[in-house]
Amino acid sequence: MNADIWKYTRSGFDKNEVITNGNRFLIGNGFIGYRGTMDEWGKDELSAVNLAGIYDQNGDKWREPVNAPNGVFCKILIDRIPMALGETETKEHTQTIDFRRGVHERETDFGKATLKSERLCSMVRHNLIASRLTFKLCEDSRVEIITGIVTDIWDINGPHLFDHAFKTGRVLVVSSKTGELSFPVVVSQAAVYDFPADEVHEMAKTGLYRHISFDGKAGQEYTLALFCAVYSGQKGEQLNKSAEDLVIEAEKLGFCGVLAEHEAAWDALWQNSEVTLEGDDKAQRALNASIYHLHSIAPRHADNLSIPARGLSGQTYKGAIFWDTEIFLFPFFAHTDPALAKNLLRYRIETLPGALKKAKEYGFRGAFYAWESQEGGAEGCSYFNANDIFTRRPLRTYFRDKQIHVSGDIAYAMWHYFALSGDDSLLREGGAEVIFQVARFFISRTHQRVDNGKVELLDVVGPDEYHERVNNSVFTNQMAAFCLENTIKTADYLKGKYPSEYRALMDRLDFKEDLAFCRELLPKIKPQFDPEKIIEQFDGYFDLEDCSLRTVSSRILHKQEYWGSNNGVAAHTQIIKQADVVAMMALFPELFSPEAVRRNWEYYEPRTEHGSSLSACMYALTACRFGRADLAWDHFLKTASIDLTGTSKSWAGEIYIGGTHPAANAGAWLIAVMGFAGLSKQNGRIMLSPCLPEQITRLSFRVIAENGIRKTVTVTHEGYEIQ
Ligand code: IFM
Repeated sequence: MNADIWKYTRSGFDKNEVITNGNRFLIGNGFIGYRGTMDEWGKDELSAVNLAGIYDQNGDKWREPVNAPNGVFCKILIDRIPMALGETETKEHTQTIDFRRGVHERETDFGKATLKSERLCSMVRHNLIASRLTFKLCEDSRVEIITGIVTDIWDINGPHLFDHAFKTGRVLVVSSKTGELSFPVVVSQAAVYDFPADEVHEMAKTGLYRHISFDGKAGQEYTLALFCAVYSGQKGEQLNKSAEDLVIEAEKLGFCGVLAEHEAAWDALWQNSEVTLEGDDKAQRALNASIYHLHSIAPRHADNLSIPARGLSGQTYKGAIFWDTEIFLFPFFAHTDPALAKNLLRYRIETLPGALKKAKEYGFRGAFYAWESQEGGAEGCSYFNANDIFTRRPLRTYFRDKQIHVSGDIAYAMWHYFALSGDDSLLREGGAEVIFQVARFFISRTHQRVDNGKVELLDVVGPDEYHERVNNSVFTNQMAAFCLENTIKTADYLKGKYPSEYRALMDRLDFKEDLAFCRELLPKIKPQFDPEKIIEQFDGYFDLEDCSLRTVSSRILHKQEYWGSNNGVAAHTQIIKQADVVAMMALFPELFSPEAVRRNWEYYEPRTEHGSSLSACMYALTACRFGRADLAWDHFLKTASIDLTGTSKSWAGEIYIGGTHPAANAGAWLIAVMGFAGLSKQNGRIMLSPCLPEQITRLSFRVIAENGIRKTVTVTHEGYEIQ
């Protein structure tokens, strides 16, 4: 195979691919995500400038992140004929994403003219999008370029921006306000070209435009650079500069200057995070694509933001933060960029008030984190998350109310940050408080049986969302037990090392009695695993109809039908949506022998629909634990290429759930590093237990080892090296 491992290209135009290409070819820098759409496209093609950390609710529609006006829109007309893909006939067309440099490229031959554009969201200036368009005419023609800031944009539950104020001049500026809380969103645009032309400005209903026109010559190449700054007044943005200053600064650097510093920043990211898979170029490219997407959405500009479940690819899932971040994404950042991993967890510290409030609303104590967390930890998850495709009535789902494992997942990551890095600053800066409040929540959420004294968690939803309101989900109970245990460990650690800080925290939280509860409940709630038996996912799971995935699929009446909720086709069978018991085994490897993992894997895998992009990676990871790289391989390819193939589920009932898949992107890294290489850390030391697929001859990557030093790990079929 000789696929270019750093680039992905698609040729030709297929209108059915417009939405998935928007995801495939996404560029971003953690603050801005720009969908992979053409320069001349608009809201009908889902062009969008997705912003991190700013949300708005329009009426009683779902609250979602705000898309900014598009300041790199550009349409070229040659003798009044628009050079527009999908509208004008084309001879040739390619769209490319360059993973190494974070650059989107398109080349289109419209017959009358060829057009090339390069676009980037600067990895150095997080408010900046830059694009360069180069076009060549076939014959002398009148050229008109329409560019500017488009305010008529794609929203799922919008509109969100109002009161647009336009300012013309060398730099165009559109200042808007969000509807609910009047947050400012300011977009500016500078256009640089070195050919003589007339330029007039137009304030229209759909935005603020420049019309640049001139008589073009055949064979001559013309270049136009656009610089667009998006400013939303959030912490971490370049607050001392206006959107206008930002583009003027970029203009001075020129496109080449902006590109050069952007490439250098990307290069530095790859230095620490590249994973080399020799032997299969397509697999290598898919892994590069996965890591690329992680970097594109990592909020490096702020220390209090996290990563939404669909990254910055749109408003899907309300731009909310799920358990995906702590369980799937966190290990990648913890091993390659601990400062960023710490920031992601800081988001949970900052949003603790939201979690305390939610627990109270449900009649519990402590921290019940939002299933879909938005700013301030507000719960974005509605009571109805899917539609009955037949009656069109909303279906009541219980993710928001019952998926309590999310609190445990957060405390799990908080503890692991400390365990992996030895850095206790996060614990001291609020992490310990999160761990304590999560323990307090679980304490208040348990019931104790009168007859046998067993402590139970009733009426919950585990990772497998097709079975709602179950009792004693083994994943949830194990996560709760782990939290109680780590509350005790955290308390002991702080008490030993920082006694006065510890006392102050205990007093402030009035936590003494709860700590005693942790000790008392722990042995009673901790699931007991019989290594000879298959673990039952929840009480009564084995009594459900045990039929095949094929049987359940054959009962489907409509391809958009939702399988879960009260009466979905999977709800009363043993068919599960995603890894659940197996996910627990992946997260608590020390509790299970390879043989126990194999036994459970073989039981649950055929019963798993893999209806969530979070599923396959857990199966791949655990297959490596019992030495079956061959079983892991297909799940790896599926996970790593999820956003390249674009074939994953895009609908839950009638609700659009498409976009990029950060958890799977990180899952690909998890499989390669923690599965194929078998990386773990014991007392800060790197340990390896490789299980290399036959397709791979050499695997190599860098991770943080003892004392924060980066080491290079190389694994071959002959052995491994850590240098
Ligand atoms: O968090 C996941 C969940 O486990 C399955 N549905 C999609 C969510 C967001 O990725």
